[in-house]
Amino acid sequence: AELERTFIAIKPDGVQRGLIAEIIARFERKGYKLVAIKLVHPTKDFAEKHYDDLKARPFFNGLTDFLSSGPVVAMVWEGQGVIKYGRKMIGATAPLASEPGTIRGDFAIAVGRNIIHGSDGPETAKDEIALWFKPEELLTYKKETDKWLYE
Ligand code: YYY
Ligand code: MG
Repeated sequence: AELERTFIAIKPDGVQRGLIAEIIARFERKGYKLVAIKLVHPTKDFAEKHYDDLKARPFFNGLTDFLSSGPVVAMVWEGQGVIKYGRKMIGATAPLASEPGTIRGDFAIAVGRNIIHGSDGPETAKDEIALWFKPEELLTYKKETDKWLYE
């Protein structure tokens, strides 16, 4: 199977709204493999590191206050095309612009309460995984279903 990996986080609103299982189920049923998971309450400083590329934007302070406002489910998912396709499953940044059937399209309304984060490319995936996880927290393992998912 392919080793491409992406960082996915269920933000504090997704956790509070009881959407953890729903979101994990979508990635799991697609065929992607969970290789790391933990519940973390990020500090403001950590949230600023995570969103470092957005520090000049007017919503940066509110965004990082929000990300650090409660527990977040931090995950790494693995599989062919998972970075780009994961973003497709998540939907557009503004939930009202997200297609129905996407996670944000189905479960969110406001851009600042869009319940989930996903890395936007191979470089950010690498950086975000390294920010949120120690190397030993990432597990490499085989699943019997791998041979039914990949040719
Ligand atoms: O990658 P994605 O989460 O879809 O959007 P980004 O442009 O990286 O912005 C990160 C985060 O910031 C977004 O999920 C919500 C928030 N945000 C906002 O509150 N207001 C905006 N106009 C744009 C983004
Ligand atoms: Mg982004």
